[in-house]
Amino acid sequence: MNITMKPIALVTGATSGIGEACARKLHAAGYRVIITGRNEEKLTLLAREWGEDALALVFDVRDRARCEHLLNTLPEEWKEIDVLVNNAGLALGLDKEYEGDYDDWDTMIDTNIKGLLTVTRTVVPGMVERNRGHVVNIGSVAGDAAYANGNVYCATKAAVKAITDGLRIDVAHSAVRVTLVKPGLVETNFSVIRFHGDSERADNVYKGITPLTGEDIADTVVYTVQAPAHVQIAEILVLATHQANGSTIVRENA
Ligand code: NDP
Ligand code: 8X3
Repeated sequence: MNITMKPIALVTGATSGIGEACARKLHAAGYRVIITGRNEEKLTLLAREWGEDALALVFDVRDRARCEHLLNTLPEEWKEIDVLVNNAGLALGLDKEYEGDYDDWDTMIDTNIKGLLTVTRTVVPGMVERNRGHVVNIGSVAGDAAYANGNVYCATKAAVKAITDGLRIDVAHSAVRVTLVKPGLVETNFSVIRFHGDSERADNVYKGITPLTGEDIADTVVYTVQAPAHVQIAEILVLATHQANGSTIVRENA
C-alpha cells in the first residue's frame, strides 16, 4: 500500500497501557500512527518499531503552546488526521475530598480535562474542514457515578462525558463521528501512578478479579472506528466480569 494512502490515527498517551495498545492495534489495522506522550525513550522505541508508519511527538498535554505548535506544524504527509484517540490521563490519590491534595487535583484537571480539550481544539477543525474524521475519548466508569474517595478523578471523567457529548452536537453538521469509551478496571500503570509508585497497593486493586487489559479496550476502540461510515457508536461501557459499576466489584475469596 502506498504510505500516503494509509489513514492516520493520533493517540495521546501512547507510551503505556490503553494508549500503547490502541496505537498497536490501530497500526495493525492499517493506520499510520502519531504517537504522543512525555516519555521520549518509549516513543522513540515504538517509532523505530513502526518505521515510516509512525511519527513520535513528545509533549505534555498540559503544555498548550507546545501541543498547538507541534500539531499545527505537522509534516505535510501527516496533516490529515482521520482518528484522534484522546487517551492521556491519570488518577492521583484516593483520598476523602476534604483531605485531598491540591496539586493532585490540579494535575488531574489540567491533564484529563484541559489537556483533552487542547488536543481536540487543535485537531478537530481539520476534520470538520475535510468532512471526515473520528474522535474517540477515553472516559471511565468513574464518570458515571462517584465512588468512595474517587471524587475529583470521577469528576474529571464525568467532564470527559459532557465534553464528548458536546463535541458530538457541535460536529453533527459534518461527517465527523464522536465516541466515548468508558473502561472499568484495566490493569495498566494506572494504579501505580495513582498511588504515587506504591506498587504493592496498586497490585491490590486487581486482586481476586481478572481485570481488563489495555488490549481489550483497544479492541473496542478499533471496533468503533471500523464501524460503517453511517454508524456512530456514541458510547460504550466496558467492565470486567464480576464488576457491576465503579464501586461494585465481587472478588474471589473476599
Ligand atoms: P497508564 O498510566 O498506563 O497510561 C497513561 C498514559 O497517559 C501514559 O501513556 C502517559 O504518558 C499519558 N499521560 C499522562 N499524563 C500525561 C500528560 N500530562 N501529557 C501527556 N501524556 C500523559 O494508564 P492507562 O493506560 O490505564 O490510562 C489511559 C487512560 O485510560 C486514562 O485517561 C485513564 O483515566 C483511562 N482509564 C483507565 C482505566 C484503568 O483502570 N486503567 C479505566 C478507565 C479509564 P507519559 O507518561 O509518556 O506522558
Ligand atoms: C479508572 C477505573 O474504577 O479505578 O478510570 O476509576 S477506576
